[in-house]
Amino acid sequence: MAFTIIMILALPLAARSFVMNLEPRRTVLRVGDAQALRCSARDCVGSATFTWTSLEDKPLFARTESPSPSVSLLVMDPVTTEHENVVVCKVTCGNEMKQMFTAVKVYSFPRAPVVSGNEHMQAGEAGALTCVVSDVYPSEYLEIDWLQGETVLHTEEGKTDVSAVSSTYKRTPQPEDNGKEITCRARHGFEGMPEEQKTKETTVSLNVMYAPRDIKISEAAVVMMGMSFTLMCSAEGNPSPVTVWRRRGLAGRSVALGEGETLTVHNVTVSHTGAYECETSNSVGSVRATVNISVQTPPRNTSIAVSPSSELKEGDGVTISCHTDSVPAALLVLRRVSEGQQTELQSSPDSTSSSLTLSSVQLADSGLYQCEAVNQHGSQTASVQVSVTVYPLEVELSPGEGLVTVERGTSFTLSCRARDCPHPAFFWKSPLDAPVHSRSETQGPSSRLFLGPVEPQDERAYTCEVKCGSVLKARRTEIKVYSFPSDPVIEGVGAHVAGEMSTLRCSVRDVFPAGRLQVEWLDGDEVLLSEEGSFSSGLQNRTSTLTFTPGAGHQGRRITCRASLHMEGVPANASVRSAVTTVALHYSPRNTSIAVSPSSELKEGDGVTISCHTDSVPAGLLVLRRVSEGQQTELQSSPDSTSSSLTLSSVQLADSGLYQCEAINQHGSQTASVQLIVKAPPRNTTVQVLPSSQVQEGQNVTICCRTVSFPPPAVTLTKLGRGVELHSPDGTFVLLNLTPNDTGLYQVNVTNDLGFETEVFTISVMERQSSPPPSWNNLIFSITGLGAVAIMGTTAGLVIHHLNQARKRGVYELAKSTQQPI
Ligand SMILES: *[C@@H]1O[C@H](CO)[C@@H](O)[C@H](O)[C@H]1NC(C)=O
Ligand SMILES: *[C@@H]1O[C@H](CO)[C@@H](O)[C@H](O)[C@H]1NC(C)=O
Ligand SMILES: *[C@@H]1O[C@H](CO)[C@@H](O)[C@H](O)[C@H]1NC(C)=O
Ligand SMILES: *[C@@H]1O[C@H](CO)[C@@H](O)[C@H](O)[C@H]1NC(C)=O
Ligand SMILES: *[C@@H]1O[C@H](CO)[C@@H](O)[C@H](O)[C@H]1NC(C)=O
Ligand SMILES: *[C@@H]1O[C@H](CO)[C@@H](O)[C@H](O)[C@H]1NC(C)=O
Ligand SMILES: *[C@@H]1O[C@H](CO)[C@@H](O)[C@H](O)[C@H]1NC(C)=O
Ligand SMILES: *[C@@H]1O[C@H](CO)[C@@H](O)[C@H](O)[C@H]1NC(C)=O
Ligand SMILES: CC(=O)N[C@H]1CO[C@H](CO)[C@@H](O)[C@@H]1O
Ligand SMILES: CC(=O)N[C@H]1CO[C@H](CO)[C@@H](O)[C@@H]1O
Repeated sequence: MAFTIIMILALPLAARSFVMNLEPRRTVLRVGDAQALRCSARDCVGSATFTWTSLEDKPLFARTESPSPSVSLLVMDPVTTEHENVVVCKVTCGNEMKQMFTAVKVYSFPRAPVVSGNEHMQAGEAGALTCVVSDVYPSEYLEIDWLQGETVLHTEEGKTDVSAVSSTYKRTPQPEDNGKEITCRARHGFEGMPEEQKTKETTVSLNVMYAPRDIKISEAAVVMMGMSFTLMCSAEGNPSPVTVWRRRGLAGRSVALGEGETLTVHNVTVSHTGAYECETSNSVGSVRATVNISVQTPPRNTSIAVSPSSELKEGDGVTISCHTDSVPAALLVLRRVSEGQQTELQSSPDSTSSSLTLSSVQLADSGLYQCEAVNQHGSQTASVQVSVTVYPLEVELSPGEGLVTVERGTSFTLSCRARDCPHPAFFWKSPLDAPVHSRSETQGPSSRLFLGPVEPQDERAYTCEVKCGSVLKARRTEIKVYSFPSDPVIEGVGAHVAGEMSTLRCSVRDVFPAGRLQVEWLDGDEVLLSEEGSFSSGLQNRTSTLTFTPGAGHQGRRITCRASLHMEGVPANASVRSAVTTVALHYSPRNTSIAVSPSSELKEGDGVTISCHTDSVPAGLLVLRRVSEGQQTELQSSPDSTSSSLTLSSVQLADSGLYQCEAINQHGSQTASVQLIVKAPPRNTTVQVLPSSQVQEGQNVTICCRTVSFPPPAVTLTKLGRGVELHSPDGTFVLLNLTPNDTGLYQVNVTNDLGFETEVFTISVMERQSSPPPSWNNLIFSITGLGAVAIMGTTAGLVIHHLNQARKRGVYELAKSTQQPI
């Protein structure tokens, strides 16, 4: 702001005039002070009148005082900024008026700056420091500087028309800034102010808050048990941090231990080993540190234990355990002291426990067992007495000691049993180092040796040896093997023929021991032959031969072969076996017979059985055949037989004939025979009239009848209505010189024992004619031929043979001419 000087010139007055004065002519006043302007009139005749006005159009905010008639004071008490004005003092003296001006300037700068924002700064966070200068006038002259030492950090000028000038200085403090001083200096640059009033300043120190840092904790330590230790922990921070101690336990849990920078633990135990954590914290934050404390101790509570018991029997299992409490872990040495000798058994470095298991203790394991625990702080020893005693082993072998006889091929088991020994060890042995090739099976206190199937080479002594700790006992059994599995077998050599030398052979299979076998031949009670065996190392097939000449009296004799095994232990029913053979002398077939059942005379359709029997040694071939009309037909052939039979379920006429049974063996043959007759009533009767049934008067006719029948039939011819019967033995009738009176019905009656059959036919005779008739003889011959053909037709194509058979079957060809008058 420009300092304005208002100059008003006083006009010179013509008349003698008074002198006026206004003091001070220019003035700079401080707000709050009491000040006065002095206006005076000198040389005024009469009384002077003073008038105070302002040039500016505003009140003067002052009172006047008049200490003398020629003086007027304008009192400003106290001075305020309202008093800034151009004050006019008018003096009237008589008619004369004079006036003078004075410019009043006002300033205010009463107080030092007030700084705030320094108390609660946060390290690292932007903070604002504020400096306020109040009641400043005129404010635009005020300049604020922020200083650190003499370094100007920030400057700010005041604004117009404010009563309080403030400046904000922004700063992000660091922990190091804590406690540093900072100054706010205000300078009023108003002209006319006394120099000493122009500057005022305030210095404050920064209070920067920050989390604890630079934490320091005691070093890790090893402490002996029973001692004490002290831990220190400190950190720097604003506000001053508080320290808390914790023990970090397992699983992340922690136990509060107390507050304060030091932590002291007395009478430490192993359980005090661990990580100790201190946490220092203030309102801004916290920081932690950890230190490990290890409590160490020499070996203590060292113990040695024997499980299950320290009183042991040989072969028992035992576990010897060693334990100690030691930090750091110790070297655990387990040793046995026996008869002044120390034997180290186990050495376990870095251990607090160790164990040694003896699966099967021996006598020599008895003694004092010591467990010594050693670490760098000391050592400790524990000991226990272990005593081992033996078991009173008893061994039993079954079958018992001595000889045992076993049949070859059977299975055999030797059982060995140990008593009073919990864990016996079994060993099966046999002499000559022969391997015990059989299986053995051990279960708990017994062991079994399986022999089987037993062979002669298994014959030897077997020893069961049992070891129970240091005790060894054995039992022995000797095995004898026998083999006599089957009865003897007798075979004949060649045929026994009376008077000729015969041989019998008796075989005994697979015998052992062969030297003990006796073979005897007996005829009833008479011993014919006795043979002893000879030694053989294995199974043997024995054969004994008996030679003799049978007489006729030997037929049917029973010869016995008896084999006896003379050996102890073989069951009585298995030691003697025998076979019997009956002497059978050979001869040719005799008493050969053939029989027909039920009868040898049969009706067609009956059933019949033809049986053949012979007596022959040896049995031979039986042949059954039929002989008919000189022809032989073989019906059956049965080799190696003494009887045979043939059954015909339904006999036919053709089955008639002579039946022969021939028996044949190497010594000869014999034949028997029987006649079989089959009967049938007449049937299939046919009648033929030749040359024709229609003839001329004077001609002859031949009537031929054919029939099937046995026995042969009687045939009669009758002219029906006339009653005359003609008989023919062969079924042929010749009617001579016929007349028309012969015309009519004729009947043929064919009859045998079993029945009859009739045929009726017609003959018609015509009156004579002139032409001569054909020759009758010629006609008969041709008719005979025709008849034969007809018979062949009925026997279904079996030509000559059947012609021969035809008669036998009773087919009668009634074709022979027999002239007989009717
Ligand atoms: C440490 O143990 C001893 C003996 O047991 C005892 O007298 C002493 O008071 C204990 N000290 C503290 C601090 O517990
Ligand atoms: C303290 O002990 C713990 C566990 O035994 C280990 O992990 C940690 O590193 C140790 N601390 C120090 C500082 O040795
Ligand atoms: C270990 O020995 C101490 C005395 O030395 C005893 O108090 C504590 O019971 C013992 N601990 C065991 C497990 O034997
Ligand atoms: C004895 O004879 C039988 C039958 O001929 C035969 O299988 C067997 O092997 C024979 N045994 C000996 C020991 O020769
Ligand atoms: C001997 O007799 C016993 C019993 O009496 C029987 O089991 C066995 O089969 C007999 N042996 C012979 C070879 O007959
Ligand atoms: C036929 O056998 C009988 C008894 O069976 C006998 O008496 C007769 O002598 C035997 N005939 C012949 C030839 O052997
Ligand atoms: C007899 O006649 C019947 C039919 O009537 C026939 O089946 C049979 O073969 C004849 N028998 C003979 C021996 O001619
Ligand atoms: C056939 O002859 C027999 C015996 O002479 C007789 O019994 C029978 O009655 C005769 N048949 C006829 C039909 O004449
Ligand atoms: C016609 C004819 O041949 N008649 C004869 C019948 O049989 C007698 C006796 O054999 C003869 O004498 C006839 O001549
Ligand atoms: C030729 C002949 O004998 N004729 C006789 C036929 O029968 C009658 C009656 O019986 C006779 O009278 C004929 O003489």
